[in-house]
Amino acid sequence: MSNKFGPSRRKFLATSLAASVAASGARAGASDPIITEVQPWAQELGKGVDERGYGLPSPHEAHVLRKSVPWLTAEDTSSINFTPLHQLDGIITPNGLAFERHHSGVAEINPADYRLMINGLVDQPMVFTLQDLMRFPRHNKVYFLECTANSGMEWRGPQLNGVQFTHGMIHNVMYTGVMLRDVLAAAGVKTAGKWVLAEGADAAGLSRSIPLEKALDDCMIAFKMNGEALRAEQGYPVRLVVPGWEGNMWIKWLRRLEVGDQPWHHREETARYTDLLASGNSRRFTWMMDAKSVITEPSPQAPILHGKGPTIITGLAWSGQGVIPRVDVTIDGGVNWHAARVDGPSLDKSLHRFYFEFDWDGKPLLLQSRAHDTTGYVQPTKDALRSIRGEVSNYHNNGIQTWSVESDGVVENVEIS
Ligand SMILES: Nc1nc2c(c(=O)[nH]1)N[C@H]1C(S)=C(S)[C@@H](COP(=O)(O)O)O[C@H]1N2
Ligand SMILES: [Mo]
Repeated sequence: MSNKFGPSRRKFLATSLAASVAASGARAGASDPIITEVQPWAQELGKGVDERGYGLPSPHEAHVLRKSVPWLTAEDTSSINFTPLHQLDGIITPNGLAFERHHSGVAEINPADYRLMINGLVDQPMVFTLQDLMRFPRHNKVYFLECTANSGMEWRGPQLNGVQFTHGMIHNVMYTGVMLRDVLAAAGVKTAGKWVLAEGADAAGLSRSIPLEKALDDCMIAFKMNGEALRAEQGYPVRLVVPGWEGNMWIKWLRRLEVGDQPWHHREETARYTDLLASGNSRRFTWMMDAKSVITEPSPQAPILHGKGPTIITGLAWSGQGVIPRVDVTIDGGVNWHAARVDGPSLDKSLHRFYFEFDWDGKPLLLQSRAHDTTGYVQPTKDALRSIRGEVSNYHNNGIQTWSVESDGVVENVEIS
């Protein structure tokens, strides 16, 4: 498992690829009406600054949408849609494209009616308005949120033909909020306090038990995402941020925090978010999201349209344990692994963007990526996961994803062993 290409070899490749990419453009002077004729958009004045008080994407991007898989759930109020990972780049998920998961639909809350109560093992039970919360010192952090069920359908084998559906239960935004520890300190946690119950104000009243240690470490009470107010779908006006841990703990429309001396037992925790093991026992508290990566392009929804020659592979890698120091990519199903180029910010518990540029000879490919995290943990194969957790599971599938590429550039979701 070595890097076939050392730094100098990689530098050479990058230079020669840049040259061939330049050569792939058309030669100037060819008669192209888009160059030689005045185009419609240059023939008259465009819209003025008062046309769009809130900007929207170009109409040419109207196909870039969150999508659901209707047969996955019985109701669309207790359901999920998926981030279109194959159409995004960089590490930030635009607010309108961040996947949604809710158990009883979206609660629409007037911020004037927002309250957060803190009770239980505290010196002084408290109630905060949104204005009260915003008077605590603010912090800004970029974190990924991944639903525990992300890639769950793929456990048994390739199911869904698109990275949006296999891996799109994830988003990565910059949160502005206050530290949960500062807000808890205002109520004064009693020494017997060991757990915090976080409860949502939606019809599901979704609640989760969080160990006090985590609550006092890096959890945030957030009211902004990517600089603007949270979207209603993401918990407006306030959600809990539980960095690196499974998405179901990130309570939206947060209305109550109760400090207790033991975890609460809830249907969702005990029935839905446990992982069955091969032995028949189940893993109960599996909060951490382990290192994972996926190639977002090429992928089934983003085939290679340009034929052979200079080709860009790109994808995402992340870990609940810290940053991603290294991502490997293979184009031949794991015979040779190459070090991918991680580009852009490398932030704690955030998505990382990687690229691998190569010259495609037009022959079929088997693409995979493999993330390493700061603990030395390496993303496992799906078979390695199955050997520990059995053939049937719905949660915590962080196994290596394979895409096959045919000579015509069509990409399929496959599995190789
Ligand atoms: N109040 C409330 N919080 C909730 C949920 C919910 O249904 N109600 N769903 C949870 C689950 S299972 C996930 S994966 C995340 C999804 O967050 P998102 O909708 O911003 O993607 O929110 C969590 N917080
Ligand atoms: Mo979830």
